[in-house]
Amino acid sequence: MISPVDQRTWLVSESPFNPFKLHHTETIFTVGNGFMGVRGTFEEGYSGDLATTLVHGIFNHAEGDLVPDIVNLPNPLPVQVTVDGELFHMTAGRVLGFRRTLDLKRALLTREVLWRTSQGAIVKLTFERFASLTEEHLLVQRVRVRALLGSPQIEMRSSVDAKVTNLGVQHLTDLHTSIHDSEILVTARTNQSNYGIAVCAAHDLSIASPVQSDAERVFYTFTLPQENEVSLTKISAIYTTRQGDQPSHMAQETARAALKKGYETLFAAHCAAWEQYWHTSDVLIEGDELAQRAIRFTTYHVLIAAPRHDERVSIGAKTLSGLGYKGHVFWDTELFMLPMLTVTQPKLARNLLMYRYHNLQGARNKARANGYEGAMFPWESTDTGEETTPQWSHPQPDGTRIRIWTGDNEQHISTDIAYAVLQYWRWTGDDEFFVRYGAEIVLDTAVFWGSRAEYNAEQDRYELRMQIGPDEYHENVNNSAFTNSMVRWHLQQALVVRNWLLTHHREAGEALLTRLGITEARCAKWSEIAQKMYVPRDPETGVLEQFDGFFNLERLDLTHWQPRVANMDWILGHERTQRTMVIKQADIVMLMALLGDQFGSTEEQQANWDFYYPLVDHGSSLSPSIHAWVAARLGLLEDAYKLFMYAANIDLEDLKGNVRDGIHAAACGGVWQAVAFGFVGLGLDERGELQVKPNLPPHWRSVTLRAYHRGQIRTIRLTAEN
Ligand code: IFM
Repeated sequence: MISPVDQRTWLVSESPFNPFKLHHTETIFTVGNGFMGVRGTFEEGYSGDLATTLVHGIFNHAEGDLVPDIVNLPNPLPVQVTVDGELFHMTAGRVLGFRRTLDLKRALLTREVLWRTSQGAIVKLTFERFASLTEEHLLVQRVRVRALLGSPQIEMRSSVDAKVTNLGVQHLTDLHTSIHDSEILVTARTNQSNYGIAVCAAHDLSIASPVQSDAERVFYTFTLPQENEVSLTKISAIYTTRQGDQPSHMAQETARAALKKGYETLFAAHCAAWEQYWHTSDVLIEGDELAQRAIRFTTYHVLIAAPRHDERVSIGAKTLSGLGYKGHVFWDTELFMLPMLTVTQPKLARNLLMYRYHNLQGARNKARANGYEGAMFPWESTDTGEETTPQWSHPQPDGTRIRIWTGDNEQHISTDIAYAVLQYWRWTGDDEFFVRYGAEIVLDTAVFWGSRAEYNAEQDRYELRMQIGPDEYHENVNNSAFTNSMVRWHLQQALVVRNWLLTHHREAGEALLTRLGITEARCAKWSEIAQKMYVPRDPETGVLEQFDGFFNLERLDLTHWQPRVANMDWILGHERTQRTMVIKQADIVMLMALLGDQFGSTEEQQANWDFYYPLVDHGSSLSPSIHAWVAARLGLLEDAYKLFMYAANIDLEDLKGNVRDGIHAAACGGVWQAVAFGFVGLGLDERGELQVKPNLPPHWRSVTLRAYHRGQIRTIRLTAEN
């Protein structure tokens, strides 16, 4: 028996239907399984809806567009129901009741509608869908119609909509629809990258009624006696040439086999797989239903986006839930989403790190193109591993375009990836991964920094000029304290890794060091750079200067700029913002989060928090969760809780007004970190042993979470008394 609290905290519901939130709810009700993501668009279709079906790794660079886009695939959802000749639509007839529910535990989206036709018949329609976690090519739908009043004539039509674009940009060509009995097959090709795509939808109606079809649809027509229910199962299989040469064949075979198994069997297997996910990834919070539901929601969205069986793809900043950032992969994956997976689903974390390993060539190409050595990872990347950050913005209202510098100068991503590799290795003890793949990432990015650091002979120190730290409001700055500190840390770690390899895996280690050109001389240089790396800092207070000259910028009192939703750079303008101390997101605070006590003494941490916290705009959704984590560690529980709840509700409540573009995946991963690393204080000590330093919000009765540590699953349960 499920308790009411349990019920509520596993369910995200919408009731009544709100047409003005169509795009927001499409995003939050996305279903997925690590292969595909399908937005919560309604089966019958609405004007202006953003039906989007995405799979990892299918990108295309359309003519005239600046950079490649993740491709919106043919939409498998459409099912239209006609009752006594009247097409079911929530803007026609009369909606007597509506409830849409995402069941997070079972990853099932259900919509129930009581609908009266203009002629007076009343039916109950139930729409269910899930992206199978056990058979990742399958989207499974069921549409049930029950006659409540009258015995209407029903028609159920189903199609796969091939006329899809990415907000008007056409990526597909050679579109072809064919129908055999109750099976619809749509095939297409991306017009530049030449990926083949196939979607095959197979159908089964619960009553004996002959299937009919036209060029694009299959349909069933029958009379439904009062109090009777009919159910149409639609199973769509999606394949691309990333899986094999014959996607049509694979899609047909898979859809047919699945139809034979039937909805209930597929659903039971799907639920069992989700139970395993939740067994390790669920965080149980007693005493705070809102927080409990929110963290399940954010965890769900990271889990549905994480590739299970493919190590050549990664998660974009908006997951597979929307077209924002064109599906591109940023540091969001390694520093925000990945830690939760490293600790609770290490196999998924490994897949994501392997994406970076397989794309080392792209990073090496970028380093060479910029005159450096080693591997310099792209700020934004797609299927090829090449840099895909656009250089210019879309035209502003006045027609001008803004130069985007992140692809050139937001170089800290190379260190962020190395950090994630080392974190994975420390938590898992996966030496096999590290020796074969991880070490190469850490070392070749260190080679890059060794060639990138600039020696200032006058000051006898190393510097990094023209950087963008996490705070993107200030571009092309010199000596970003975040970047310089992380590079220093990275080079120190690289030296440790080299020694570890030579001690524990001499043969493989020597081969790798030779291949990467890591000589004694290079190591001596790394050591010198690490020692002499300049990090701007006020010696009296211990406060780091975010970059050279930051302390001289204009200080605005952001408390006067409330209530406000718009970002400060939008209000002040790009140029003006750069002249102020207003910062977009956690920057020095991000450094505090990543380095923990290595950042400095408790007094220094507090001084840095006191200085930077009032300056942050949270203009990026990446910011609040990191602040929550650090605030919790510093024992600032009121701020920590406020920031945590803000991060946890960014998508559920559309707090930034842009959820239509997709889930803020980094915020989702950050929420887990705020709880695990912040409130629970979970971490590893110097010897790599688990440690817990709790700082729970006072009203939380308990928190329970699970963590894999060196292959063993551990349960951490804290109660208010701890
Ligand atoms: O990676 C982030 C960046 O830190 C802030 N702007 C948005 C990017 C994608 O989420």
